[in-house]
Amino acid sequence: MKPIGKFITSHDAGAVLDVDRIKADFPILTQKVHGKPLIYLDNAATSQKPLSVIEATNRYYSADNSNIHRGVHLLSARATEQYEEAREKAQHFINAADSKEIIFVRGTTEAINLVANSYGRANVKAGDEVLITAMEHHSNIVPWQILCEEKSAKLRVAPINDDGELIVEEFEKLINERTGLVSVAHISNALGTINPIRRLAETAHRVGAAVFIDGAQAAPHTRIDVQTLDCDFYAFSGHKVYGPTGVGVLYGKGALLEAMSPYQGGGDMIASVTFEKTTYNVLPYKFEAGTPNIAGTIALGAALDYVNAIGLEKIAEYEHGLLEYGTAELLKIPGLRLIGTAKEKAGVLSFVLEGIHPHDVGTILDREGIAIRTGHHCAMPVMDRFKIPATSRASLAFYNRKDDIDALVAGIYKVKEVFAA
Ligand code: C6P
Repeated sequence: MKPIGKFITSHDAGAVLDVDRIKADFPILTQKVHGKPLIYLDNAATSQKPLSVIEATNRYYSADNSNIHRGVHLLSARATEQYEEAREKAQHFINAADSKEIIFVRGTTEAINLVANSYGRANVKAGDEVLITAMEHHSNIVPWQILCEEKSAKLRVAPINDDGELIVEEFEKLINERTGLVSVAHISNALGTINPIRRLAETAHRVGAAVFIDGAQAAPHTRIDVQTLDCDFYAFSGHKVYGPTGVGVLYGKGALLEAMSPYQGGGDMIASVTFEKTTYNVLPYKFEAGTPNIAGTIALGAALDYVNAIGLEKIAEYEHGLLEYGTAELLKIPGLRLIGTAKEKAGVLSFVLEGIHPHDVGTILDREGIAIRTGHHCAMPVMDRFKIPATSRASLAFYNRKDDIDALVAGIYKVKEVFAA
């Protein structure tokens, strides 16, 4: 365990991150809510945006707004250039081999639906199996359920243990010649569990199954290398990685994407159109029908620059220290049970308080200026697994500090006081 003082503030010699300076980049964090300083601990739902991201959006609309890939005029050329630069930034962010393997989508949800509809419909046949895990977000369940129903295929679910870890041996037993596709969260949003993606991908590839990784919760917190992970598809959302909402990334191996049919038809995804026949554009445009979220994509590029400037290794180390501190502090609270205690875990503190509904916890904490998420976190099967209706979830980012955890703990004591009365 790292010494706690190592990651507190910029004023500590040898601190992992200069959090005071970082925090100053996030204007939203300086406000008060209900008369109290905002303590934002709902980063798994969406993270806050640094000035550079806000300014990139502003700059685009103030100076460059134009449609891309269409106009010969200067504004269009500038917009196109910045949009394509963002693609290269995304490529490097996850170490994809080629920028044509980066498809801009609305977010992780759309990425999964794209692959289920295009790759899934063409490759999953009656009697095949799609394997997911018991810790998936609804976005990584429902599209596969729809596909399986349509194709008379079977959705299989690998179980998790009481710590919220995937039982890898059970996962491996479920892989067989009928497994057409495997889709797994890199990091669970409800539990924080980090899955051993490389090993899972290796097992799945032995039977020729394609591997989709839901990286929504991984991209902001850990270095991603899609070539080392050897996944076939990887997705993340811009808004969780300090970028805007309404934009995300789908990575796919070039050969697979080449072979796939378009997901949507429309402008920009075509090479030629007649009433008799349409031919499609090359990658990545084949999958980007219609005018995309241009400003959002450019601002996502700025967000990736911001994260890179801090460094994902530093972010992971800092957040790990904060998670350890938070875990130790929360466990001192009588009647509090952590849900999700995996050995390999990212900055999610999901908990239940004996006799108090999570919504009441969230409401009282809100009055204290503390923003957390309460509910099933779009992972109802996880709640079922732990036989609970909901949890309270505090989720961390690199701008959080030890004193945010202290405020959370004080807030929880306040909740307990209110309910003891
Ligand atoms: N989880 C949370 O509070 P979108 O909405 O498309 O950006 O991301 C969907 C999604 C997919 N997979 C995982 C693991 C996720 O955590 C999420 C989004 C948020 O946990 C909002 S429900």
